[in-house]
Amino acid sequence: MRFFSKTLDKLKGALRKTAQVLNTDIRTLFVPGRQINEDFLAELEEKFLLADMGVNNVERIVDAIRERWRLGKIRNAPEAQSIVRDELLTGWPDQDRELHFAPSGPTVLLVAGINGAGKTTSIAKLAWLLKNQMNKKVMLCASDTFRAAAVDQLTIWAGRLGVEIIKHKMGSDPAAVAYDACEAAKSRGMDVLIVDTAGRLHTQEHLMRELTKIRDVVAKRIEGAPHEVLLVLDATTGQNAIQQAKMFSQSIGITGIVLAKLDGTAKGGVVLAIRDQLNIPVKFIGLGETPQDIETFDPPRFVAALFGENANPSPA
Ligand SMILES: Nc1nc2c(ncn2[C@@H]2O[C@H](COP(=O)(O)OP(=O)(O)OP(=O)(O)O)[C@@H](O)[C@H]2O)c(=O)[nH]1
Ligand SMILES: [Mg+2]
Repeated sequence: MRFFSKTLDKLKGALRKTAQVLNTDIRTLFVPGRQINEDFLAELEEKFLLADMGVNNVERIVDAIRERWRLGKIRNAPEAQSIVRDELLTGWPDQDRELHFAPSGPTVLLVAGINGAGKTTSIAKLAWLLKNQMNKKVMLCASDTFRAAAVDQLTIWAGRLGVEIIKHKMGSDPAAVAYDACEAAKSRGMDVLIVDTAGRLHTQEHLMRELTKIRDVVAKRIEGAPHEVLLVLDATTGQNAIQQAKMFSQSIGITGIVLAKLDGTAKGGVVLAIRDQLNIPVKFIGLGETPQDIETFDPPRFVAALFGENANPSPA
């Protein structure tokens, strides 16, 4: 699976893009010559909170800087920056951030998230990545049968990307679509089946029950499935995303997060809040609306991007 990250790192301009789009404003704090004082610490705290890094993270980092400043160990902003960098680079649990594939037969990726989070777009991105960068045979499953345009939207992506799609009529049973998709994926020798799901039903309980039903159906049809349950979170919702992750995690179990809409949000720090509050790896980040706007999540690269630096890909 190392191949996967390497391939991604080669994507032209992708790194530059992360650095450009992470619009956190944090970089403006650490100008050379600026002295550390209470004003600086207050501004640091405010900007980190605005970036949605999470209160605990922010307190820990600001306390660490204040402590060393009081002891006379550091004096200026760039020295504070290196403490921030160390804090941000450590503490990433040794979780597997790569996709898990079935040893044989189709790999099933079940994709969940609240309405509008970016599920269908993220599925298009994953399909692009798997097909074009990893040479996989990809099939999509339109298990969001609730919303009128959902099946159409996925069908359009399948057409553009040149991948297969299994769908039923709007309003039909999402688990039945998943059942058919599993059978089709097996008989047509697919490598990966990606299941799109609804983000909203009549009630939240209803949604969770339905997701559970889809999960159970694929588990019966394909060994080890779903191999990943990916939760798509909208980065612009900041701390709210954490609550969503807890809810989905309790109901259906989540193996990885796709953090969508990181482009143009000042809330990129939410990834740090996810690190501290959830035991779920962020596997991918979404940086735009086209299928190519996806990257694997790499902490050093991300931290460099937060500071607006020209990140070098970490060695694979
Ligand atoms: N800028 C930006 N927009 C995104 C990204 N991902 C998704 N979007 C946009 O967010 C909107 C919602 O995306 P969808 O993929 O339809 O979201 P969904 O979760 O499938 O929504 P429902 O099917 O209604 O539950 C669309 O306008 C997408 O183009 C991203 O990474 N960056
Ligand atoms: Mg959708």
